[in-house]
Amino acid sequence: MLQNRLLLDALAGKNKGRAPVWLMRQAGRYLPEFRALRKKHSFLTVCRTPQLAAEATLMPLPILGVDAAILFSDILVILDPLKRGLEYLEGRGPVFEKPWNPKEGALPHYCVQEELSYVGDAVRLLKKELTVPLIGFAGAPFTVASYLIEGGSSDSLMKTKRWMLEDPQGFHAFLQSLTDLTIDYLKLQVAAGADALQLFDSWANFLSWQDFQDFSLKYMQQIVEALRSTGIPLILFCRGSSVFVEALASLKPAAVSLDWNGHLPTLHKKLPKGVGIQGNLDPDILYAPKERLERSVRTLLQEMQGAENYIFNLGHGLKPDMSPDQVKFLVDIVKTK
Ligand code: 1CP
Repeated sequence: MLQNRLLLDALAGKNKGRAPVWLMRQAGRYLPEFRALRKKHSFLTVCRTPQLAAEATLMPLPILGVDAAILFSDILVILDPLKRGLEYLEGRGPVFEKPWNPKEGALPHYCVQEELSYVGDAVRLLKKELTVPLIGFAGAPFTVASYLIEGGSSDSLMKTKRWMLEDPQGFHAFLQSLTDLTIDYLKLQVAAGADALQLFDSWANFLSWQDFQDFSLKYMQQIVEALRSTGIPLILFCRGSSVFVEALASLKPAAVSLDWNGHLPTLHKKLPKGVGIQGNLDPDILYAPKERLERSVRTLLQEMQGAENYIFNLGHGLKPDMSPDQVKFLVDIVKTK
């Protein structure tokens, strides 16, 4: 049963209490408890086994005392049914043994409800236990596409951008097929009980202004529109969001989640009515001494004071070598302000 509604109130633009706080990658390798779980099971086994996914989702809650849970999974799990040899390698991250070749065209449509039923099962298990809202998520089509085309992480996105620029029509057809699957995937999470959703466009910062509109925003718009009738609030995150914030807000999501480059109060003023704001502390501040960390958190909270649609978060995810003690210290400051 939901007892803590701070996140949902902020997403509705009517939070009169303190700012809610949750952290991207709050369930993950910085926690010794998670590393112990991963010693016993591969990353994909945790994602594919509802009991284990639920365990990993719940793990940070008593440790940190955050105001929301985010489903333990990954943005690439949606591609698991394609059977392209997805693996998560120590030190390298996600890898596809058989990357997608532009000659293959669009993705085949598969029944997400059937193939990814384990994700719905994890959400249902979690909803029985949680007293804070559960955030479901997906990767935005451009970002997910880039991993499948590159075969993993890339520091240039060269294969993806070459396809986009050499054959825009073919790339559009591919993005459309991925968008259709993403809509089904988010609807599955909503049907299972997710209280809020976040869409991650982590590599949008590789796109020019115009290409962002054409190859990223256009598909995010379809997703926002398709989910609107569910009434479940959706948060849009991208890297490069300090530049793209107005474009993101024009889609009228429940909130935009901003990276750490921009001045949050200034960006807040640019948002249309009804669009909330999440962010945007530089995650690396967690490496600083406690005094500096505390000062940064307090400054941000002070600047955002009175904003009924503000959600405290980082500008990107926690890193594996960050100290759980520092992370807890950060959360405590937000909660006791
Ligand atoms: O608490 C949580 O956030 C856990 C759930 C979660 C989420 C929301 C994970 C677990 N991954 C994600 C999203 C995700 N995955 C994004 C979007 C957010 C972001 O930009 O960080 C991206 C880009 C990925 C891709 C991915 N998966 C990476 C990044 C690689 C790169 O290119 O920089 C990595 C390292 C993974 C693996 C992964 N996903 C999640 C965890 C805990 C891990 C580590 C795997 C392990 O345990 O070995």
